Amino acid sequence: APPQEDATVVAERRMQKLSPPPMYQVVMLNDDFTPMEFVIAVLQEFFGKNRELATQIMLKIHLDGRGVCGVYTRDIANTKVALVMDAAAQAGHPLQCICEPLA
Ligand code: NFA
Repeated sequence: APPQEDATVVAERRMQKLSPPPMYQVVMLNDDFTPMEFVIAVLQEFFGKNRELATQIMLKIHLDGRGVCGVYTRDIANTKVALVMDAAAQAGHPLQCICEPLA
């Protein structure tokens, strides 16, 4: 058994009833200028999608105006948004990515 795992520790863990953290979805918005291949690459690099799923999500965004790239805790979601916006700006593309509380 791990150290500290005595009856008190076990009881406290049972009593805590930790609620799961609030979740946030990272949403990507369509625009008329960002190349489809760039969006696919971003979805693979920053959101861990394979090429097939990345292509499906990109096309969904292209057709519907927006699409969910992933769902994360607040800090991770904000970091993903910053990384995507920075990569887009560096490449000279107007791609926009936002963070929204889930439900
Ligand atoms: N609409 C863009 C194009 O036709 C592609 C795109 C998809 C851009 C998803 C942003 C998000 N080149």
